[in-house]
Parts: sequence; C-alpha cells; structure tokens
Amino acid sequence: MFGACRALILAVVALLASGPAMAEDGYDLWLRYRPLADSAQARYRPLATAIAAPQDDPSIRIAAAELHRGLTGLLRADVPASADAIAPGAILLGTGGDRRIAALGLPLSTLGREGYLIRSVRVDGKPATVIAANSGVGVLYGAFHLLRLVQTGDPIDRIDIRSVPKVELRLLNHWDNLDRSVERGYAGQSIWDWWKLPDITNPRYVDYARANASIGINGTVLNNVNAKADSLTAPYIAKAAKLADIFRPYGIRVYLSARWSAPIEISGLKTADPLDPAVAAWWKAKADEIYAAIPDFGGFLVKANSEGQPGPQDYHRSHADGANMLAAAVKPHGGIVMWRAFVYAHENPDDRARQAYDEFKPLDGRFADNVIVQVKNGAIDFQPREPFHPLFGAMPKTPLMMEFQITKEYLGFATHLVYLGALFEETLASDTFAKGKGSTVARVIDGSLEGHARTGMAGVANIGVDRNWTGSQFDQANWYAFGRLAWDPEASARRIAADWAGMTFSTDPAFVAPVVDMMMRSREAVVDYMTPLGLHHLMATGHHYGPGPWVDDLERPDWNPVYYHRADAQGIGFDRTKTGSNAVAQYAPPVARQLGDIRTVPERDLLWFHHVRWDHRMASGRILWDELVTRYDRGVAEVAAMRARWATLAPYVDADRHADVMRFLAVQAREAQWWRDASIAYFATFARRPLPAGSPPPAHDLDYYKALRFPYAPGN
Ligand code: GCV
Repeated sequence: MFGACRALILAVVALLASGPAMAEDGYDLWLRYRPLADSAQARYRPLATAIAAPQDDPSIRIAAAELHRGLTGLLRADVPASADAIAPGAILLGTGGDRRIAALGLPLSTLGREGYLIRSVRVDGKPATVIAANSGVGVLYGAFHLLRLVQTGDPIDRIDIRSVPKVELRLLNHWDNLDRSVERGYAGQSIWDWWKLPDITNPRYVDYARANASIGINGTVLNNVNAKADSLTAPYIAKAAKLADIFRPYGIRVYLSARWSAPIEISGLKTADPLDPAVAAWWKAKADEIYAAIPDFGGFLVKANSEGQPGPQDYHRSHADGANMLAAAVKPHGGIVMWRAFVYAHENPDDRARQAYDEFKPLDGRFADNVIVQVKNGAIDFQPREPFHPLFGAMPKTPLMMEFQITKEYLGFATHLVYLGALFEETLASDTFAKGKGSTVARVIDGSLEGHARTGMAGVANIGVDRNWTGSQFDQANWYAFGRLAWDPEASARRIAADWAGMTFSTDPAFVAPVVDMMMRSREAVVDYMTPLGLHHLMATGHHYGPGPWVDDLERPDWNPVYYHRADAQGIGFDRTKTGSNAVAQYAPPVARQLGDIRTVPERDLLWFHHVRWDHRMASGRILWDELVTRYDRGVAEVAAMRARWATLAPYVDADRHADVMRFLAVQAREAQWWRDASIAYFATFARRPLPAGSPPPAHDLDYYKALRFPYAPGN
C-alpha cells in the first residue's frame, strides 16, 4: 500500500519536474511571462536591471508596470520600476517632453503619435535601453515590443528599433448583442456585461485592453453591426463610457454601431431620411450627448440596407447621403463614420459578388472626409478563400478600410485549427493593378497607393468569456495576427506565427518550426476539405458549420449553395466571365484578363470565376473531377498530419493545453472527413464518374448527410 502510494507521489513529482512548469488554461494569452531558460535569464538580466519611468502619464505608468510584471516573471528577478536615477542596465521610458529623453536627441519627430523607438543608449554615462515616443501610448507599444523580444529570445543589446503603424485605425468589431449573445461568436458569451455596467466592472476588461495594446489595436466597436437602437440611449452610453474610461490609457478608443432607424425607435421621429433636417438634428444632438460622456469617442460603424437592416435607401437616398449626414454629426468632435460596403439584395437579380461594387463605385468621391468605407476582404462573405474584393483599387477618391473576420464563421468556428494569418496575408499581398504592378491591397489599406491619410483595418472579434478568450488555444493566434498585420499590413504571417507560438507555448526551435509549418498549412487544409478550387458558400443552413452543398430551398436565391457552385451534368463553378455575370470585369484589366481566361486563372480561384467541364484537364494532368476529389482527400490527410505532428510536441507544452488542442484536432479530423464525404457524395451525382484510384468512397450515402440536423449549433 505504502509502496503504491510512494510510487504515485514519485510519478507526480517526476511529471511536474519534467513538464514545462505549471498547468495553464490559456487565459494569459501570449503575455504569459513564464521564466526563460537559465542561460537566457543570465543573458538578459544585466540589460534589464530597473525601469525608470515618469509617473505623470497613465499610459507610461502602465508600460512600466507591464515591464515590471513581464521582466520579473521572465527573468525571475525583481526588476523595480521607479521614476528615479538610472542604474546600469536600466530601461528608460518617456516622451520628448521628458528631460532625460530630450537630452538623448532622438529623432522622435517622424514617429507620429503612436510610433516608438527602442535604442541602446548611454544615460549619465551608464548603458541603458530607452523606449521613447511622442505619447504615453507610443511608449506602451514600445514596452510590449521589448517584452516580445525577451519572450522570443531575440537580442536586446545594441538594439535600434523604430516602429510606426502604417494604418491609423486598427479596430476590433464586436458582433456582441446587449443580451450577451454574440453573432457568429464561438467563445462563450460577450465579455461586455451590459447589465452590470457601469457600476460593476470585470477585471477582464483590463486584461482585454492589455492584450489589445500589446498588438497595437487602438479601437473597439462594442456592439453588433446588426445594432439595437438601445445602444444609443442614455443608460447604454453611460455603460460604454465606463468601458472607454478603462480602455483610454491603453490607447483604445470606443466606437458604436449605429442603427439607422434609431431616431424613429428612440425618439418617435416619423422618418430616418438622412436629408430631413429633423433627422440630422437628432443625430447631431445624439453625437453631442455621446461626446459629453466619452470625449474621445471614435465614431459610428454602420451596416445599412444590408440583410434587412434599415438604411438611407429606404428613403431613396444613397449610401453617401446617409454616411455624410452622420459624418456631419460627429465631425465637430473629431469623430468618423465607418460605412460598410457589405450590401446585396435578393431583389437584385445580378450576381451577388457584383453588387457591392456596382453600388459603391459610382459613389467614389462623394463621401465626406471623415467617412471611411469598410470593405470585406472578398466580395461574398468571409469564405475559406475568396479573391480580393474588386472595390480595392476601384475607389481612389475614397479611403477604404479592410474588414477581416477573426471569428471563423465559415472555417469551422473555434473548433478547427486554422491560422488566419495566411489568409490575411494572401489578401493583403494581392495585386489590384489599379496603378500598375505593385498596387497591392496592403497599399490600398495603408493609404500609400492613393494618398489617403485616413486608413483602417477592422477584424470581427473572436473573443468571449471562455477562459481561453477565443474558444480554442489556437484561435488566439488569429487575434494576435490580426493586430500585428493591422500595424503593418506587409508583415510576414509566418514570422508573426513564430512570435505567437514562441510566446504562447515554447521558444524551442524544435517546437516553433513544426508548429509554424502546421499553422501556415492549416488554412490550405480547410480550403481543401471544405471548398477547394474556388468553390464557396457550401455550408448548411443557419449555422454555417457543416456541409450543405445541396441546399436549394432558402427563400433568397443568393443564400442557397446551389446558387454558388452551379454543378450540372457538364461541370461545376460560377461563370463570372463575359459569358456569365462578368463580375471579372470589375477588376483592373490585367487582373480581369488573368482571372477571366480559363488558361491563366490560378487554379485556386478556378471555380469562383468559371463553369468548368468535369473532364477539363488540370495542371496536374488529372481531369477536374479527379482533381476535386484529390483536393478533398488532401485536406483530410493534412488534418491527420496536423494531429500526428501535435502529438509529437507534447514535451514542449504543458499537459493541459496540449491535451486540449489534441481533443480539438480529433474533432477537426472527424469533421474534415464529413465535409469531404458529404461534398463528394453530392457532386458525384452530377459528375457521374468513378473516384480516382485510391480514393475511398464516402462513409455514407448522400441521404445520410442531407438528413443531419444541428438546430442548436451556435449561430443557428
Ligand atoms: C452581422 C454574414 C453573417 C452575418 C453578419 C453579416 C455581416 O452574413 O452570417 O451574421 O451579420 O455577414 O457581415 O453583416
């Protein structure tokens, strides 16, 4: 008995000693600050002996506290923060107004409000590292950068870093409802506890702000774009104001989604016509009321005349009429209006992919200077792969901001491991050819292509009250990558993945290299097992989780998967060339030529733009049908490879998070197979050809897949 007990104790001790320290649940995100290896601690300690920071700026106080917390944890040494004298190896924080910083003669003038410098310097003859900026928030960003370098093992001696954000508005869009449900949210309820606000706040609000500041996010739209007018009533303004107070020192401004019909719903006006003076006066008074409570309120985000939301077109006015009226209301306070271009109407028989362009392109140059038009990355709706939206590059007189979806509505929710950095990067690197070669989407977004100072990138948040914030460990990487790419849309998704993996799990190269490889391939895997070769919008009704390519009975044609894949006895795919909807003509001529020709269109976009015969010969030498099946098989095989790879990485990750990811990958493997089998069973009814050699038949017949129902899946 005693022997068994002792053996058990020894086993537990051995486990604790061998595993990477304590149990973790993911709450700490990439800001874990667990002790570095002894050799690394020894290397960094002389370079981080103390933090010298002025105490009068709240953001600098936060920066000093974060450095203290981070360095103390990483280096297992007390790294005190004070306003006092410089010791050798001190980290000095401050702005140009600070005497010690001014004495260093640093080139701060080109940094703007949010940029920063991190440099090895000598202060009073002693070696030190300075983090300097033109604002406290710039210093805070620099502090997080320095911490990242230490977390990932990068050298900080002889350091000389200058970083300035290329994009002005780096925002999260929360699709959070006032009852705490989250539209397309898969990480539990909304973190905003509207009921208890403003009197009672949650410590999570501060951790949310820290995490966002650490990746440069500087704004948050608190409520769903499918907005309730109540968000604009006095009690809810007070609640939003409380959040704004918490976020302010972290450099995060608060914005609200505005419901177009609010003047009618809140105050009983007879109309919401943007050209009606009473309506304009109502919004002006509302803006004044909001700014009285939130002096740095960012402005409004608007979804109008889209998917049943009210808007100016209800009064035969244009999107520009609507946006400009709201813009006039916030303008005296320095606010902006982000007007979404996600519009389509089933009454319009045109290809849905064409509609936003057709609606907005004629409005180029007609928006007020504090309006920015927010455009989704692709013309349909956050699919696993979409060609870039044709509006990018097509509205040179109007600033356009990017809208990515971080929450994975169409990519397996939080359950599937899909690193979106690869998707974001692919879109941003796409060449619009609007002003010749090199006119990338990134350059439209950062304003450099068309000379816009007002620039922005929004990400639909994947955050909820789940302990790990995002519903799965790996979905944290998508929040992280969004922030880093919003700061620099030309940054490398691979490099960002490496930073994230190092900070979140382990910096051991034997861990980072395979994990980054797995993350980078994960996006292609989901494309392969859900929507290969340019297929899109094939998900089941309501929840957008599983496959439903056969769905053809929804009230709006453009909600049915059959509308998008157009499979028939001859072939499959949506003809968007001259012989079809000609959506391809919305791109600049070189792009339109490439995409519009079946011989030159990249295979990844083939069925997005062409209806292709089942026996069309592909680059591989296979016919289309065989290639399609091969891609489905490849996606399933890739998930199996991800599982096998993750299993080998147990020595580098704490047991809890390792097992957690393992369980999610098991679900993903099962569901990749489901997507593949259901899709092949269905498309085979058109192709009427055998499966290529070695490709197993679907596990069930088509009726089985069609009969599956998930009435309680999130988002239904
Ligand atoms: C907020 C898709 C989603 C909707 C979302 C909409 C939008 O259609 O399924 O839930 O609504 O996009 O972006 O407005």
